[in-house]
Amino acid sequence: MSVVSIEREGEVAVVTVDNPPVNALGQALRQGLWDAVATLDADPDVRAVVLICAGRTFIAGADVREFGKPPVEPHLPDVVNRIEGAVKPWVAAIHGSALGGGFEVALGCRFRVALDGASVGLPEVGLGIVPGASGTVRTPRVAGAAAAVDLVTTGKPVKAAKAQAMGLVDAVMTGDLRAGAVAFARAALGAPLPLPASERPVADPGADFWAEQQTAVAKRAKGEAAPLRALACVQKAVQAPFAEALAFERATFLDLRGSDQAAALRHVFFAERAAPRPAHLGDAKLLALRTAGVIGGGTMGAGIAAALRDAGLPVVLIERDAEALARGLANLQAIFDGGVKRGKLTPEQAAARMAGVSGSTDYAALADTDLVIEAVFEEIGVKRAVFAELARHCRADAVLATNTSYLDPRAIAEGLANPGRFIGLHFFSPANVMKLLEIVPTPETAPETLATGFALARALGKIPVQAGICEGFIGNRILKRYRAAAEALVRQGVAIAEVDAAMRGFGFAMGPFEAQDLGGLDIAFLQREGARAAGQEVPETLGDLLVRAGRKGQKTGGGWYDYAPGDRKPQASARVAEVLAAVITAGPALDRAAIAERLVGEMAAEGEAILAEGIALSPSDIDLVEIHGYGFPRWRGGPMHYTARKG
Ligand code: 3H9
Repeated sequence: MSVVSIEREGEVAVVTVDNPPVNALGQALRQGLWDAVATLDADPDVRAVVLICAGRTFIAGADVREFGKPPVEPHLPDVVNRIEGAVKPWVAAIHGSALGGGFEVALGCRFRVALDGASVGLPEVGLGIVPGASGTVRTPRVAGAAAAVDLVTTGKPVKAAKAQAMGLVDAVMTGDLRAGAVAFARAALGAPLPLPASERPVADPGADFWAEQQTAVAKRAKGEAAPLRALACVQKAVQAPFAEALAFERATFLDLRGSDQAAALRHVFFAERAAPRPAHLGDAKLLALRTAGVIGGGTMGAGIAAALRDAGLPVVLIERDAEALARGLANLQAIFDGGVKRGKLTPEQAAARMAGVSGSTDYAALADTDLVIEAVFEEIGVKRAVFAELARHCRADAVLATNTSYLDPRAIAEGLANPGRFIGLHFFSPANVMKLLEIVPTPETAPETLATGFALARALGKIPVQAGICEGFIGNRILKRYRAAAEALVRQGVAIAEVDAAMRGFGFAMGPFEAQDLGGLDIAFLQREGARAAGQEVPETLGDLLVRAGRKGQKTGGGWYDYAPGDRKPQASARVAEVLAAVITAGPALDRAAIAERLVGEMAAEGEAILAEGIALSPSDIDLVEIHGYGFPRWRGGPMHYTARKG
């Protein structure tokens, strides 16, 4: 079947694109559009053309899978020019998303109409590239320089109503888009046509504007190249003739397309889309997920409950006594209040979120829940006691999940009747914000329980990654190696601040020591102490020395650094130098790039071990864990991609 078909409604032709799943602009579609222009220009009965798409969305962009390969004709900029140059005016009828190349095709059309709820945008920077088919050149001519800068440097799409206010679309409609667009086309024929986008004048906002944008975009972009290159394209578009700007944009696009950053971001793009539905789940049956219970209303439990409420699931929150329950409900209320403060929720939405939570100190309230997530203290006895209660009160087919970060889920589930319904679900704090969900089946976990864990992740908008059982699963195990490697550098004389600066330079928001000061050094310390008490051989770390010296991080006024009261700025600490003096020896000097290479190399090496042991199923799963749970810079692709690409 052809990806482009043509029908006629009197004098208006309707060109329908049907290239599932998202009508991406692969070669066949570009050719189909190219040919459609010729066919319709040659048809004397046609006076206008509506371009519409089948399926869930308008054209969602270039086909990203083609990016690793040499470009094949017809090239998209030529297709867009050809549509704009058609003798008959084209009207793009947008539903779903018109993104990237899809929006560029729409910009080639003389008019754009959109269904209420549709969105348009130029998300290319998210793939490490700039628009490559006139997005940076036509957008300022349609909506002005400032709007174009915003669209192309942030990559954020805008909804139809806003797009109309910005001048990006001409009309917003509800109901039958095809009928509405055909009527719009007919009406448009009764008036003089507007200039094609390429011929419209555009005002230069002046040197100050460009200087300000340069500073603002550079600050946001951190190490990413594409946003600044996109800004340069818009500036060129505003200051140079159309053809010259188009050539500049195309050259920038082709240059970035082959870059390390673009390869990394493409890798993450596909990994993220593959993660929610891994092939090995097969067609395992999904269990119903209509209601949920959460045990424990601390930071983690409240965050999980908030995530469940955000996904629309009614939640029963269980705590051990009335006081703890009141605290748990207050934690949850504080999360929703925060949402209102940040403009993410209306006060009505926050109230509705809270109304869907019922608190209880009696496990009997869970009698009819489909899924219960335990998020109590990381202590095996406490957790086991919870599951004994759950076994007594929950339906035999309810999924029972533990949110443990370090404990062995098999030990938690020991003695549980019907262990097939048990699974580990490791959320990351704050659980209603962080995207990562490590899914940890035990050998007994039934396939439908595992599949339901992934279904839950999809419902919560999380990135699920399956992890096998070992200490720390994927993420915390790599974190441990990363921290140990960072400490090893300090032992050989590298300054603590240099290690942190190196990792920030690499693209992390924080270095390993700053991050520990923020989170508290005592958590990992207590865990090591627990292991030691249980008879395990755990070598003393530098972190142990600091905690023993009373330095647990920002909360005690100092950890790896000193902090002035009320100030979060890390200051080098004479006391730390004193505490660590005996274990530091002078080693070879390392520059920041070498420090980052060393530490990322250690992460990847641990990743290799994790793969070899079958703890992670693929390198890209490890990359997703690091990016979505531990702040690894997305544009570096994750430690496994980064290291593999470097060879
Ligand atoms: C560009 O356009 C460059 C131009 O300026 C210049 C060119 C010269 N290509 O996300 P979903 C697949 S750059 C190939 O789950 P949703 C995806 O892998 C592009 N495949 O759907 C998945 O496959 P599978 C700029 C793509 O409904 C399936 O479609 N455009 C592409 O949740 C469903 O995807 C973008 O960056 C693609 N472009 O969301 C838009 N897009 O089923 C990227 C998707 O095998 N796309 N796939 O796993 C999106 O943002 C979302 O897909 C969209 C739908 C919002 C459209």
